[in-house]
Amino acid sequence: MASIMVERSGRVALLTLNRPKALNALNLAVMQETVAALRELDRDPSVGAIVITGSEKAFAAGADIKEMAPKTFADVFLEDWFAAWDQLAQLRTPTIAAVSGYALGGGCELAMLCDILIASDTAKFGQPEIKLGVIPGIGGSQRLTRAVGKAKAMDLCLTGRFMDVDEAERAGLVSRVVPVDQLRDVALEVAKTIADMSLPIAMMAKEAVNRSFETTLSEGVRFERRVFHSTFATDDQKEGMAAFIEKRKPLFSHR
Ligand code: CO8
Repeated sequence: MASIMVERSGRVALLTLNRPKALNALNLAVMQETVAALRELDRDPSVGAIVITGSEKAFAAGADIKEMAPKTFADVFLEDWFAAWDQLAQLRTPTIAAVSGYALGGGCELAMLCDILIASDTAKFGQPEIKLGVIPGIGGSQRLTRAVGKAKAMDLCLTGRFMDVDEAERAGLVSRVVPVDQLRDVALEVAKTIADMSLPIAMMAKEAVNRSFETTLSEGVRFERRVFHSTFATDDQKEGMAAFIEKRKPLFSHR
């Protein structure tokens, strides 16, 4: 059985982690299949947004502990364990994590690698690696801290406790909270809204927001202004503004 499933609906792609019995624990097969599938979708201009989801009980309960347990330092160092997940930070197509149930360890980190995090009212987030004698290894100590600040990031990483969805939303980790039975539909609807925008402009907006995590305010604002100027080189800027003036819906050509 494949570890993931990929479905398409118009310009939206849906990737579902598919190891429900192991609570979608992220083993090497899941990593390789997920990264390969996302890179392929990212190269396809007919895909305007990608939703990543799991099962109702678990988005993903972390890296696969049974696979990791026997590894030595030399194994994980030489194989540069989990470095491949970093490729998701390079995706240009907007991504949405639709999280229900457990998003722990690598699962929380995978959700945080996405641009938008939509959670069901049953979602639980945590970086419980410390309870296993390790620390986050797919960016959790960095992205969680940027998302929710030092106070909660330290609390979660040092105690291993889980954060429920209300706390996660208050802390700024989660974009929207929806009833669990509506999660998939809402995530796909948000994805469709984004996919109907101009793809190059959506990519520019994503790049500009992400730049804020990598640079100073004045450099970031300068970068944004230059990218803003370049939007005027696209057909979609002409179409978007013409449609507003003509009081009709824009039809973007993604050029
Ligand atoms: N890895 C492997 N198997 C898992 C994992 C996991 N992370 N999580 C759950 N499973 C398996 C269980 O072993 C169990 O399998 P089986 O039926 O064969 O016994 C099955 O999924 C169902 O799990 P439970 O019976 O435990 O379900 P519960 O509802 O009782 O509990 C929990 C759910 C609370 C989510 C519990 O399963 C749990 O605590 N899971 C582990 C969570 C965790 O610690 N995650 C962090 C993992 S480490 C990580 O992600 C990053 C490591 C970075 C290291 C860097 C190294 C380079």
